[in-house]
Amino acid sequence: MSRLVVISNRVAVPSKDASANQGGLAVALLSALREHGGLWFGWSGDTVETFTGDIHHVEGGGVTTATIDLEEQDIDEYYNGFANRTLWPLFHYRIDLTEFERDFAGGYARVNERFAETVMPLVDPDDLVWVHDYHLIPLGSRLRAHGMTNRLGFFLHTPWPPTRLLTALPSHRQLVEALFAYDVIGFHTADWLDSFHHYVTSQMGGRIDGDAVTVGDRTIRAIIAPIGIDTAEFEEAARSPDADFARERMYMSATGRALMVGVDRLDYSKGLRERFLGYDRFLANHPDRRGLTSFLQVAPPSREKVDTYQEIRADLDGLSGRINGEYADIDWTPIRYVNRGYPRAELAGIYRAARVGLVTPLRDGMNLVAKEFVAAQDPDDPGVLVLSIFAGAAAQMTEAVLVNPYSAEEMADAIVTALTMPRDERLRRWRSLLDGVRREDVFWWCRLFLGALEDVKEPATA
Ligand code: ADQ
Repeated sequence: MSRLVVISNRVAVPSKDASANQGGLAVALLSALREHGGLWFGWSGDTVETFTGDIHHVEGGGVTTATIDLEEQDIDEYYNGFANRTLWPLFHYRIDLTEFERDFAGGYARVNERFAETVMPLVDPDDLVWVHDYHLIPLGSRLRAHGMTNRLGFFLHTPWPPTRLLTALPSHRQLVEALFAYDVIGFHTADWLDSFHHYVTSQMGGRIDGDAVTVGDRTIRAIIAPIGIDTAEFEEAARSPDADFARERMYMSATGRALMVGVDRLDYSKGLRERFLGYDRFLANHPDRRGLTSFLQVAPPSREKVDTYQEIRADLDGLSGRINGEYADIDWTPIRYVNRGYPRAELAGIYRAARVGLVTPLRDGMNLVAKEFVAAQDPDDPGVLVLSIFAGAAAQMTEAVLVNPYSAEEMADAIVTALTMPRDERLRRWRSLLDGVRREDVFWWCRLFLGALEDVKEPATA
């Protein structure tokens, strides 16, 4: 089996008590690398005054990590700039929040080149090289420019935007052309792949033939590979003493009320404002149910250097305060809103205590919380997943209560449906969801993508 080299913006140094603020990508890749063995390369998260290219190696648990420090300006222009102020909002259909600055594009190109130069000597000729996410789209073409002839894959964890949105990006053509340096590229869902196909055919004169996408004389494979979680590990975490303890704390604090939970990075794509407004509508429309439910929203802050993220935090502070002010009673707080992360076992206990899981992003590549919620449920008395139709996960998880998060009325109705669902129906839906989450877990995802990459006969050259 070829060794695997994973390259992504950030690297999670493996540790036993993984997780407080670990994002979905980190959680999934560590599981995958443990199975395969190999090297994970990326930015350390630290800064230096002048870029040196020095590599920090750490070994542990079958995974070697290699990281580099970047300059302050790199982080401003590449990470906080092009990645998180330009591509992230644009890829989540938020052109209103997208900032177009040439300095950002310059920093993005510079850091991708720095990654390419530094990782080249660490890669052996037979290694499979797997690049992740929107931070590193041009990395493949930089690696080819340095002479890399390995099989080279790219996976996009976010949605791929519709052509009409993408063409608002001044360098859109260059960005997409860079993808043709890879041999295999992967998306979570058919929707994202369709949008990619549309761009290639309408803007580049490309041709689609099954998985094959051809532009000029270059053909790559573009596949659907929906990411999963380490389901067995998560099911076990949900039965651990730490999970039991968290669950008890939840029950005690709820004093017999039905619990609803949401767990998300604090990000506008997660639809937190709309979720709060949906809950607000539910309370307004159902006075008889006030005081009988308790909603816990856990949302650790992320990307705090980007203004939009400070604004959304202030907005949600105000909105939760307003809803609590309007409906709270001496013995009841309608929304508990907590800005911190929890270890995975505690998180599993929180999910397990909930009668309803609210996973209602406005746009999400996949959404792993939906899968974790299902894996954590009590087999005798499972909770109900309310899932946005705009999460990639909705393509697989059709037995959830599917909802349009933009409609406060639909959200309020979905909450009632979930809260009043009879046990038989809860069991039936949950079993079917769990089957899928077990079958298509993170190892399945990894095999699917790496299988396609291993099948490549003739990797691209320059
Ligand atoms: P994210 O946008 O980070 O990932 P998601 O898939 O939901 O979104 O993963 C979040 C992860 O963070 C989950 O594993 C969750 O448990 C964890 N987490 C969230 N809040 C937490 C808290 N308070 N404490 C501890 N852990 C917490 C990106 C894309 C997604 C895609 C993933 C993987 O945006 O669409 O599903 O990558 O491809």
